[in-house]
Amino acid sequence: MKKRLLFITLCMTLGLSLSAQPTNNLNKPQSVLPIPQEKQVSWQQLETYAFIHFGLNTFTGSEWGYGNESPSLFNPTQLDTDQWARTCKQAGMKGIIFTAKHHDGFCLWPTPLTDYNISKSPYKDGKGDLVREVANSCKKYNLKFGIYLSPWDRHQASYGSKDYLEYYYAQLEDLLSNYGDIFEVWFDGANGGDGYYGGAMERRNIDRRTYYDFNRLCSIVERLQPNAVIFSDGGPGCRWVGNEKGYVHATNWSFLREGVVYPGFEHFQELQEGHADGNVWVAAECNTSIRPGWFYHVEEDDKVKSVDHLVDLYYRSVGHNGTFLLNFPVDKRGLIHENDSAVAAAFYERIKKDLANNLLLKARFTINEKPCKKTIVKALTDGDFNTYCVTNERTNTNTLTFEFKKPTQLNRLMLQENIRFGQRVKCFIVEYMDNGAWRQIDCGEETTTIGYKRLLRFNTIETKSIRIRFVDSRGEICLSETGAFFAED
Ligand code: FUL
Repeated sequence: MKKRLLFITLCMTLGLSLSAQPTNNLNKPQSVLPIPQEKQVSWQQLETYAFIHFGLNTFTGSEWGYGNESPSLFNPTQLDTDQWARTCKQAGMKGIIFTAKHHDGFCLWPTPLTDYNISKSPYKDGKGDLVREVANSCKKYNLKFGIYLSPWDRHQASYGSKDYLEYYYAQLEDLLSNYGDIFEVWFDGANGGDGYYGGAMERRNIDRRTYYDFNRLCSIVERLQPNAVIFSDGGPGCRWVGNEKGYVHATNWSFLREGVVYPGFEHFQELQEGHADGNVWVAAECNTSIRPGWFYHVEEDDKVKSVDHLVDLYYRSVGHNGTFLLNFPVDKRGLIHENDSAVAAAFYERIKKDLANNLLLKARFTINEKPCKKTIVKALTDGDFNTYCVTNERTNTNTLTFEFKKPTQLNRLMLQENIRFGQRVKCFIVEYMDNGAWRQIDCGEETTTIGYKRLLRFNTIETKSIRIRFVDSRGEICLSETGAFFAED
C-alpha cells in the first residue's frame, strides 16, 4: 500500500528570533534525541571562524615555547588588530579565537596572577593588553570573540599540582569576566610533558582525564559566559575531529557517547565520525592553519595553503556537518602576512561564487511524485534556516525531486537538516534523469549523514531533473534548506 505522505511546511513568520518555536504545535516534529542547545545551533551557523596564534613563539621561531623565553623578546612593531579583523572579515570568517596564553605560559594580557605577561615586554612600554585589543577589533568589525587558554603551562612552577589549578581557574575567570561576550572557549588537548616549570626543567605528566577537573572548568564558563560553546577533544560544546588538517569525514554524526571521549582518547573514529548511537550533542570543529605551523615562521611565507586547498577543506568541513576553524599566524610585525590574506580573501570569493546562484529557485519540487505547495518550496529555498519542511511519518522511501524547465548544468548540491529537532538522515541517494532513466550521481564520497549542512561536489551534469531518495533515517525527514549550483571549476 502506498504510504500517504504529508509534507507540512512550518514557515516561522519573518521576524521571529532564532529560538522561536513554531506557533502551531501540531506541526512541530517530534525531536529525535539528542538535540543541540540553542547556543550550539547558533555556533554551527557561524560555519567559518578564525584562530590567531601569536605570542613569544612568533619571535623565537618555535611552535611550543619551553616556558623560559624572555618577555623582552615580545616586540611587534606594527601591530594592528584591526588588520587582523579586516583580514578575517574578507575571508568570510565570523569570529576570532585568540591565543591569550599558549603552552609556554606567556600571557598576552596584563594579568596580576603572574609576571610572565605582556606588561613585562617592550610592547607599548609594558602598557599593552592584546586580549583587549583583539576583543575591541572584533567588536568594531562585528566578529565574535573567543579565547584559547592553554591548560598546559610550561612556565609555572606549580604545574602539575593543585595550586596550578587554582591559578588556571583564576586566569579563566579573569578572561571570561573582563573582555565582553565570548562565543567559544578552547581547551587544548595537548597537555603535560617537559618544560621550564619555574626552573625545574623537567618532564611533568598529568592525568589528562582527571587533572583539570573538567566539570569545574565547564561550570566556570557556564557561570560567566553562558552563551559560550566549550571546545575540547570531547566537548561538551564542540569536539575535535582527530586531525589538524581541517576536515571531517563525510559520515559525521554530531553525537558522542557521554563521558567516553577525553583528551588523549585513542579511538579516532568517534572523533572523526561522531557516534551514530551517541547520547550527547557534540558537533565537529575542523581546525587547521593556513600555513604548516600554527605560529609564524618566515620560512613558511611560500608555504601558505592554496585557494584550491582551502576551498576543498571548506567542502569537507562545513559541507560535512562541521565548522571550519582556520588559523592565521600573525607575523613579527604584528600583522597577518599579505600572502595569507590574499589567499584567504580569494578562498571566500570562490566559495561565494560557487554557491551564488541557487538553481532550485527555478525548479518544480515534488515529494513522492506529488507537487509541493509553494510554501514548502519557499521554506526549502528561502535561505532561512528557521523555515523547514517535515514528513509526518517515519519512512524510508521519501523522495524529493527537483525539475527544471529546461536541461540545466549543475555540479553542486546542498542539503540542510533542521538540527534543532535532531540529526536524522542516515543514508540518501542522489540521482539525475539521463535519457529517460534515473542514474546515480557519483559524489566521490558516501552519502550517509546530512546534519546541519551537507555539500556535494560532482562532475557537471546536464539534466532536467534530480532527485534525492532518503533511504534510511532516525525519524521523519526535516529539511531547512536545499540548493543546487553550477560552479565553474
Ligand atoms: C594543538 C597545540 O599543541 C598547537 O600548538 C596549536 O595550538 C593547536 C591549535 O592545538 O594541540
